[in-house]
Amino acid sequence: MTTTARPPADLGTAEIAQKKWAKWQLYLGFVGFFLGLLMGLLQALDRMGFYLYKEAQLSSYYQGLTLHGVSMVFILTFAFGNAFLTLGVMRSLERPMASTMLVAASFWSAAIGVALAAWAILANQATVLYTMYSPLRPHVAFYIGAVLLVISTWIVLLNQLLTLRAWRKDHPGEPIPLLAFVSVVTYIMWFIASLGVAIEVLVFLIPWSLGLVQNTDPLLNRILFWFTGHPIVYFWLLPAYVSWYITVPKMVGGRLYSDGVVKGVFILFLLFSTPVGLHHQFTDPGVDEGLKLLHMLFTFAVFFPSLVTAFTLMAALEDGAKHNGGKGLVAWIRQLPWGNPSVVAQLFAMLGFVLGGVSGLINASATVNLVVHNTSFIPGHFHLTVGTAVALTIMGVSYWLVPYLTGKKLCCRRLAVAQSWLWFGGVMLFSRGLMAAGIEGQPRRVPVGLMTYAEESWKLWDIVTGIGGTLMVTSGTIFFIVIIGTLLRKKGSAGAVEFPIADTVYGPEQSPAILDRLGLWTAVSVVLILIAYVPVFVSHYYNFTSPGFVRW
Ligand code: HAS
Repeated sequence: MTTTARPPADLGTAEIAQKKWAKWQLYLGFVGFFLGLLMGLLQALDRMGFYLYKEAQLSSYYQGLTLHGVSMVFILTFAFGNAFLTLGVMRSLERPMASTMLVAASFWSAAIGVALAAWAILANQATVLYTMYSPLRPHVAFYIGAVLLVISTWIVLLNQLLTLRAWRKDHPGEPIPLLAFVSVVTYIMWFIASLGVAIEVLVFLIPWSLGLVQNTDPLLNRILFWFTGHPIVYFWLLPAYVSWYITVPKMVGGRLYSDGVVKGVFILFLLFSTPVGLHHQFTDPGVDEGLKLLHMLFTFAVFFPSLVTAFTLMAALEDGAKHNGGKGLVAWIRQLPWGNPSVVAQLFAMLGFVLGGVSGLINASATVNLVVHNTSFIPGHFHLTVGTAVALTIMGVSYWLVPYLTGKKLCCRRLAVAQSWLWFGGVMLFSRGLMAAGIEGQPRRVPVGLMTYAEESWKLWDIVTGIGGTLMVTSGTIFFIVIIGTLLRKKGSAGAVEFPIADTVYGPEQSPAILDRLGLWTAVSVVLILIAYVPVFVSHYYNFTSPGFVRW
């Protein structure tokens, strides 16, 4: 492994090998997406009264839901982030990653992790949902799989930092290029955030699952899970933000307003993503109420960088549309490239996220949360965020990334455009149904088809949800048709596809140098986490008395 700058002659070979591993990481994400879609179909059908889990050779709705959640939010998102933000650093710093071995190791760690977790779930040894709450006790392979997936992301960060260090040696005093900056900050944020679940799994759950210790403390495990469990949503989101900020303005012919503002936004995510976990535990007894309110305040702080993002992106889109002849206060929107599948997917991802973000504000308000917590309102919220803002962006990025990595021209562009409309229409129905039923008290995580206590008023919303979900699965299937159609094309048919990078109106030279002090921001982030969490762990009543249960 070398950390010094490679001579330009060597750049080609290393880059080719690294792109190959990044491509396989991306495909691994697609495997997760495919499994998640299959399970999504069963869930949508269940809403419409068809409970088909037995026919699908699954033991229960919960086995399917575990596979759905793990596939979508761990496999698809992690693998995509690993691939996209490795390539982003390479492109931005105009050099290969410091170590090809680490790029390959990240892929293998993720792939073995996925294989272990998938085996445990499919063998019905780990029906614990993606939150893996104890005292449900899965097979240890599930935990080891999760650990390996997380390690794959740590390897990416290590490689990013080595590459950045080598670049800084060659470019003393220069500001960090924006794409590299946002890619690295995303992974630093995630590394800090992932320590909670790492301690939970390595220190408490694996020994317990192996029978080395008999009992565990479920509340402590929940606190550690949500230490990671909220910032994880930003680990899913930030690669999408990277694309929205850096590539979309270029694709619509516009410019990004300011390098410094974007760096500031990502620093705010580094600072405020983690000290908020208790907003998932507003209703948990045994956690101090005052600390819950502190976490609520931090949650409103982490809302802010997304608001800045909304305004900045709108400005970049308007700039592009007006460059292309768009006019008026809103009529310029028509001038955006609505025929470009990658752009359309990401515009719909942004639109979905407006509603997803607003519903996040509802969840975050401690008192209003009492109305929606543990109801189907919550999956309504997260299918607009991770299920649309993130998933649709991944599909949109794939529409240029697969040609970029394979040299094959995207197939069936019009079908790809239609796919995004279908997903957006589907999720509008799907989330509307879930949210409306949730407000009327429908619990989340229950097989509607088997419910014996369904309210009359939920029935219409279940049908709406079921139709919306079916449209989303249809759209996902079209995505695979487009990607497979592309892969079947002749190599070289794409010509030279570039990794798009937008120009900025106010460039890096106008950004305050302090923004690039990654060590400083990491330290501030740690301080905020200590303020938010030390009192939680000090005041916790440690209670290692629960044995494990296997209820499936
Ligand atoms: Fe959340 C629960 C609060 C964002 C995912 N969230 C969840 C769960 C998931 C999830 C999976 O406070 C369930 C976990 C479980 O299983 O129990 N969430 C928030 C808040 C935000 C937020 C305040 N969530 C996300 C994101 C997610 C995600 C992002 C995934 C990627 N969430 C909560 C809370 C709970 C919760 C509580 C616990 C609920 C409970 O009781 O269990 C904020 O970060 C949201 C900020 C977003 C915005 C929107 C900005 C809009 C933008 C788009 C611009 C649009 C343009 C339009 C330019 C302020 C950036 C252009 C288009 C044209 C066509 C012109």
